[in-house]
Amino acid sequence: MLGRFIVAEGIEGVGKTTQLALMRAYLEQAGCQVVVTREPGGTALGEAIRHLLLGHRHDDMALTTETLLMFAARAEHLEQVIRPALARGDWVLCDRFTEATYAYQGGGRGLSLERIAALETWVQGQLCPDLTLLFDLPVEVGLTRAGKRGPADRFEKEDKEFFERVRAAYLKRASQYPDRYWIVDANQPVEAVWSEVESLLAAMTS
Ligand code: Z5A
Repeated sequence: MLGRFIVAEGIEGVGKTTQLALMRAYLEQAGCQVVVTREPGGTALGEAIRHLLLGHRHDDMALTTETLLMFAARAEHLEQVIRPALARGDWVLCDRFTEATYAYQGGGRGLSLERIAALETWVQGQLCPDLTLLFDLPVEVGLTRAGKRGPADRFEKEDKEFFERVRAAYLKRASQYPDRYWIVDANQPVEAVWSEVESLLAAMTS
């Protein structure tokens, strides 16, 4: 069976990483080759860019710089990891991708969506994820979960209104592109969230 490109998205603390680990185990059990990766990151250069983006050394980074760094990491990720994996027929499970740029730099920070779309076309060409799982929950719940983890990174230090804008941007994109998005209610215990995701994977692998 040919692999698919699935992306997990959502605001802070929605449980993407937890669900991606369960998805990997499910697919491997079904005999699929699976690559689990993340953005920004996924390559040595991408992880170095992640360090610049999430750390506090450049707290006053310009929005254009932030966006170009996201796409620079993405270009490397596509070239080194994602395209080769899909060409081999592997499944690619990615923790965030370009929808995060629309939600965070677009919705959260106010960058024009046309600019993001131009970069998307340049960097990705025709390549788009087969499915984006949007793990959705109220901002307070996500921030409480994420807050238990330790010092806040450059995004985590943003206020509640920022994450409300990010969430609204994700939901708007999901309603505009229903064939590419699947909204999962993330405000449930891990097992209940997994049960929704598992049904979806079962349908995709049958
Ligand atoms: N960013 C951007 O701005 N533009 C872009 O283009 C891209 C990214 C690609 C890094 O993301 C930052 O980069 C991100 C946006 C920006 N910043 N923010 N915000 P990241 O994905 O690496 O970081 P994150 O969003 O902070 O991930 P996260 O907080 O680690 O969340 P998660 O992966 O969704 O959740 P988790 O680690 O699975 O779970 C969080 C905690 O909740 C943990 O203690 C779990 O045990 C617990 N958990 C998980 N599921 C549940 C349920 N169902 N109930 C209760 N508790 C749960």
